[in-house]
Amino acid sequence: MNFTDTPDGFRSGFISFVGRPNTGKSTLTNALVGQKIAITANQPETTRHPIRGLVHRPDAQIIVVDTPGLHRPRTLLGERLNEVVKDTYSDMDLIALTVPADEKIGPGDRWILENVRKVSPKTPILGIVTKVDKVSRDQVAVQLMALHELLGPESEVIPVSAVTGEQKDVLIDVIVEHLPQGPKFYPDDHITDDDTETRIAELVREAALSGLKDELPHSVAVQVDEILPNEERPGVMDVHVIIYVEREGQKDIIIGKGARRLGRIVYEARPQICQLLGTNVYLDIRIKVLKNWQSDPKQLGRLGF
Ligand SMILES: Nc1nc2c(ncn2[C@@H]2O[C@H](COP(=O)(O)OP(=O)(O)OP(=O)(O)O)[C@@H](O)[C@H]2O)c(=O)[nH]1
Ligand SMILES: [Mg+2]
Repeated sequence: MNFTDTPDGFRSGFISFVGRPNTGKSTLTNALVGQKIAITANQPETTRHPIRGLVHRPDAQIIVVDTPGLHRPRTLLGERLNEVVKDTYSDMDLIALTVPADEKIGPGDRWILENVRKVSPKTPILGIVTKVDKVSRDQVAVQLMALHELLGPESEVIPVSAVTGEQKDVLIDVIVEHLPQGPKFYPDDHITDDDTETRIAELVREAALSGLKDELPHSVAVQVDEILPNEERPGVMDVHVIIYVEREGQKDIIIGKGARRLGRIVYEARPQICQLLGTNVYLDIRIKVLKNWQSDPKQLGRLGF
C-alpha cells in the first residue's frame, strides 16, 4: 500500500516494545498513539497479542507494536505468548526494551535482552526507563545508568512517563530518527489493526481484571459472541460477550455477591464500547467455565492462541 501524498524525506517503520510484564508497554503505546488501543492493568500478562498502534506526524509514520510481557512461562499460554513476541520482533526497524524506574534491573531483563539479540542481532535496541513519575530524579538517573550499562556503551536510553506525558515527544523524535526513509504504510486516520470485536473483548477483559488477585487474571479470557441491532430500541446495539474462566469457583468470584462485580464490569466497559461503536449499547455478559483452558492446546486454539 502506498499513499501518493507522502512528502519528500518522509520516514516510516516499525518499533516494538518488549520488556517484562507490567513495565508499562501498553500504557506507553496508548500515550504515543493518543488513544486507548491497548488495555492496561496492574498485573502481569495483561497484553496477550501484539497490538499495532499508529503514530502520525507530518514527517513520519511510526508503527508501534506493543507485545505481551516476556517471562519464564508457567503455562502453555505463557509459552505461546513468548513465541508470538519472538515472531514479532524478528522484523522491526527498532526494538525498545522497557524497564520501570521503580524496579531493579534483574535476570528477567537480561534474559529478554539475550533473546532479542539472538532473534534479531542487527536491530538497534533503545532503552526506555518507564514510569519516571513514580520516583525521584536521582533514582531516574541511577536507573538510566543501569540500563545503559545493560545495553552497552553505544546504547541510547530515554526516561519517559506515559501517565504525565513527560518526555513523550522526545521519545517520538528519537524513534523517528531511527526509522528509514519510506512511504506511509497506513492512511492518516488509521490507529490500530485490531478489529472492533477484538477491541470490545479487550475492554471487557480490562474491566473484568480490575481488582482480581493472584492467579485469577490469567484464567480470564473474553470473546464477543455476537453484535446485533436491538429489535425494540432503534439505534441500540446488543453486544453479547462471553467471559471464560477455568473453574466454577472463579465464576462465582467474577459475578460477585448479588452480581455486584459483574454489574461493575458492565458499568466500566459499556461507555467505552458505546464510544468505540458510536452508538448506544446494551452489553450482555455471560460467564462460562472452560476447564484449565490455559494449559489445554485445543481450548487455547478455540480462544485464538
Ligand atoms: N505511575 C505510572 N504508572 C504507569 C506508567 N505506565 C504504566 N503504569 C502502570 O503500570 C501498570 C502496568 O501497565 P501496562 O501498560 O499494563 O504494562 P505492560 O508492560 O503492558 O504489561 P503486560 O501487558 O502485562 O506485559 C498499570 O497499572 C499502569 O497504570 C507511568 O508512566 N507512570
Ligand atoms: Mg501490555
